[in-house]
Amino acid sequence: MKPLRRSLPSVAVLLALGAMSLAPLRSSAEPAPQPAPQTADVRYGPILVPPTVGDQPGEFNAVVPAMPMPCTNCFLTATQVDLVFDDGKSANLDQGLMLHHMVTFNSGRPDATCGPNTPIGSLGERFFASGNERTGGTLPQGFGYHYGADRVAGAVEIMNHSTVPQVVFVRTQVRWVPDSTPGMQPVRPVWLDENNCGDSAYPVTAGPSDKVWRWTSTITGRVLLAAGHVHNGGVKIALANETTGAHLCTSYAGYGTKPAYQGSVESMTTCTWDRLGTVRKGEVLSIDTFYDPPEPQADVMGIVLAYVYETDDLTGGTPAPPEGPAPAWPPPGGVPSGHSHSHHH
Ligand SMILES: [Cu+2]
Repeated sequence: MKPLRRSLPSVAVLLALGAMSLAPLRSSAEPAPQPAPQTADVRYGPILVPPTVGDQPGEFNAVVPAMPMPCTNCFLTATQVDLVFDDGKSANLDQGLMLHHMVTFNSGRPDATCGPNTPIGSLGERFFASGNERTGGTLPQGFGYHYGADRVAGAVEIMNHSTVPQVVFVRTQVRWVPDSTPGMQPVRPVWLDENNCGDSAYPVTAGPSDKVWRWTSTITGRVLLAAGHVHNGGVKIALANETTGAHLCTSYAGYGTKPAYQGSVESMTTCTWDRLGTVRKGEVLSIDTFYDPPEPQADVMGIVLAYVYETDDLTGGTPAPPEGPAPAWPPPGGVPSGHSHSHHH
C-alpha cells in the first residue's frame, strides 16, 4: 500500500495505529526493520467537571503537575487522544462535554518557540496537544519523540455545558518503542501559534479573514509531521517555509459528519511524510490561519504543531507528493458559531 500524504482525521488515525503500512517508503540507507511498537492506553483522571450554572459554563481548567506516561526511555511514535467516561465511552458535545484542550510539557527540555522565562515556556517543551477534535498522529517509521524520565506537566481544560456534574478521563492511546530499538531517530516538536507563549487566543471578524505568524527557525532538519488546530469557523492553516517559498502542509478543519460533535470542529487533517519539507536555521516558517465564521469571534486559535527531524542531510527521505483537493467550504452542514468552543475566563 502506498503511504498516505495526509487526511488522517481521528478515526483514520485510530485505524492507522495498527497499520505499519502507513509508514513512508524507506531509503536503502535506513536501518533494518524494527520490532512492532508497544501499545499503551494511559488515562488522566477521574476529573470532576462542575455543571453549568446560569450562563456560567462548568469548567475544569488546571495545570496538572505530573501526567501519566506510557513508558520511560522510549520513543513515542503515534498518539490519539479521547475524552472518555469511566466505562471508556467517548464523551463529547452531545453530552455537553468538550475537551477544550490538553497540552503536554516535557519539563526536561526547552520549548523550541517559547522561551523558559515565560509562564508557558517555563513548563517545558510542548510535545503533544489536542483540542476537542482529538487529532491523532503517526510519525513516519523510524522516527519518534524521545522521552526519558522527566516529569510531564499537562494543561487540561474541559468544559461541561450540561446542568449536572460529570466525571471524565483524558485518555491517550500511544504507540512506543524502547530506546534499544535500532535506528530510531528523535524528532523535535515545533509549536507555531498565532498568539504564541500566551493563551493562544485571538479575535476574528465575521466572514473570511486570515492571519500570519512567523518564526525564525533555530534548527535545521526535515519536517515530518504537521497538524493544525482551529476553533469553530476556522477553515484551514497553511504551513510554509517563507524563505524558500516551499509549502509544507495545509491542515483543514472538518465539520458536520459526526453527530457527537454537534456541528463543531470534528477533525483536522494532518500531513505526514519522511520529508514534507526542510528548514534551515535562520529560515522563516510561517503559519497562515483562515477563518470564515458567521459572527465575530473573540477567542479563536491558530496553532500548528510540527515535528522536525534535526539533521544536516536535507536530501534524506523522499519528497512528499502534492496535496489532495481541499474539502468543500462552506461545509455541507453550514459553519457553526463559536458558542460551544467558547472560552471561560
Ligand atoms: Cu483552542
